[in-house]
Amino acid sequence: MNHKISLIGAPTDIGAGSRGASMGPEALRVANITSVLQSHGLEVLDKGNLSGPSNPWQPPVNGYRHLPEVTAWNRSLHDAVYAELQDGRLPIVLGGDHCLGIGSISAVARHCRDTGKKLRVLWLDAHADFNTNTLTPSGNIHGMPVACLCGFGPLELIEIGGQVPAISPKWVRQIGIRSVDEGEKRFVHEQDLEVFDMRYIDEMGMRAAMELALALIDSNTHLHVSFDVDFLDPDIAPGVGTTVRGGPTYREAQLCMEMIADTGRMASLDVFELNPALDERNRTAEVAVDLIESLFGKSTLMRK
Ligand code: 6HN
Ligand code: MN
Ligand code: MN
Ligand code: MN
Repeated sequence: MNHKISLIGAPTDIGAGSRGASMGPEALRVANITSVLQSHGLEVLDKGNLSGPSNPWQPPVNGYRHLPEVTAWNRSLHDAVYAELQDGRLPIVLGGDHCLGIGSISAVARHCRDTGKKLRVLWLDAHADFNTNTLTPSGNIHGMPVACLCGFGPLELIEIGGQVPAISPKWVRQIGIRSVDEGEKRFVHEQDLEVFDMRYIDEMGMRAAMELALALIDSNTHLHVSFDVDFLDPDIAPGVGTTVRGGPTYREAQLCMEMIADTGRMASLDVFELNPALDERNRTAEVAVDLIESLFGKSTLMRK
């Protein structure tokens, strides 16, 4: 794995239904993300925070809330992530709400086109984030990034990475899903997304889910992890805007991260939806940093 890490803060809650994810980057820094990664021998460059429009807190227009502002943030994040990848570094985006997955992953997809890599996207989330402006119950664009990346969304969002669609649904594996809206459910089936939902994890276990989600990854694969902190059970991660009970336990989440680390192929990471305004003494940020540590190879014993 690449040992040169760049942290990119994207302090906005522009796509979310509650305020506060804009404080996520600082909370992760306060939870010592930099020194924890450095303790594993990684070179960490904190690029600071991007800036962008403030949250005007307006109702949806045409089924989209804050589309111009969401577009501005995602353009700027796309450029920042793409620059770090071109520089040979592994970007970690500190969000910010999950609408930012559009800018981040469209940059990763562009980098994969440049370098001839295959892209695999692991989407760790309670939600499928596969809504469109006609399917959405809320108009919140953080419920739409996977659809936008697959080419279903407004032109200004789907074209950010320079090619439409940015990715194919075939490249995505969703883990931990347990809240999908009615119309969204039909669309997930229609587009044939590969989903390891909580029912699957209950019946088969996290190990079987991850073995399948990581299958066929090879030395030419760029593995991108989009970690929505609401993936985790609210018992261990209360600091998110859209908690859904029945998520992975601490041990299940650790196993998930360790199995990703074992591939050695993770080349970019997003950490989204952490909401310090809803957290308890920063404990969700601390759990997130603990899990990120496992993504970079922390494990109990030496392994061969
Ligand atoms: N997230 N499906 C709901 C909606 O409003 O579209 C919730 C989306 C949550 C999005 O947590 O990233
Ligand atoms: Mn590269
Ligand atoms: Mn999400
Ligand atoms: Mn979510």
